[in-house]
Amino acid sequence: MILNCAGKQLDLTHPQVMGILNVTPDSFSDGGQFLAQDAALAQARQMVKDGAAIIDVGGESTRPGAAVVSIEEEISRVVPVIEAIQSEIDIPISIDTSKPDVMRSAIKAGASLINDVQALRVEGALQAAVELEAPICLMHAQGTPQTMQNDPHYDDVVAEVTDFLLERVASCEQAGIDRDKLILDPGFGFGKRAIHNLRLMKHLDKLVKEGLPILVGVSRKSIIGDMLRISVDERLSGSLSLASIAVWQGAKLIRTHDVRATVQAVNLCNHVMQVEDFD
Ligand code: PT1
Repeated sequence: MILNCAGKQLDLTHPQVMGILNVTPDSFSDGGQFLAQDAALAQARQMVKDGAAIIDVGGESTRPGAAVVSIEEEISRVVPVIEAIQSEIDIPISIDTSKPDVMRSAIKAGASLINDVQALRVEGALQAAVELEAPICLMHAQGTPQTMQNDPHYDDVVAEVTDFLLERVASCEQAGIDRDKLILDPGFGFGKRAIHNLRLMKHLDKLVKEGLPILVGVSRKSIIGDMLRISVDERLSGSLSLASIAVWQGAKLIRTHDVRATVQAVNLCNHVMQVEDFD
């Protein structure tokens, strides 16, 4: 499984790390636009040094209860950062958005993978993805970030998430997108209670068996806080633990704030998985 991202290779024959680069006003000290771009570029450089295989740029938070951002605002946040990173860094950049116009602007600026937490369900997004010809991560979410944690319900979360993702794969194929361009993501924390997140993690191997590469994002999420009763800045160990459980079951891409530590956990996991049984 090697994904072609506009000429840059994303090698998913072994598990890799996706570094999170949030370009939201609260992400970097409010010292003006250029300072924010410099800080983003510096963070991208560090993530490459730390072993990230891809950098995920996002201009709209999708955390529970986050505010909606206009198309123009989102483009003005992500495009300068993508241009700056892509001019000096040779790993692929993904654009974390659900908006077709943001996808277009970001790909034009140098992003080469679409990471959509709405799995191309927003009006016009599927068509934009067809035109842009980039690989896509399709994620499951029940509801939108604004309301998704208002009493989410499932009869069988593993089956429902799997069925949803396979339906989105079918829609992509029908629209003319090759399935070998697709990554699947169960969407931890997106319209899921703690027990749903735990069940999805326990049975991640079932989604892996569908044959497409799996991305997992658990970094610092409330699933860890819900179980361990700890604040966001104390969740590194929990994030690494869940990342390891995911990789052990076959996840190929781990989305994280903490690239260096996560690369260590992922690589160690991979060594255990690859070791020969006898001398
Ligand atoms: C994710 C993801 C993402 N998560 C992909 N993209 C976020 N492909 C943004 C919480 O429960 O998992 N996969 N883009 C961040 N969203 C959340 C959701 C952050 C829930 C925090 C929580 O704390």
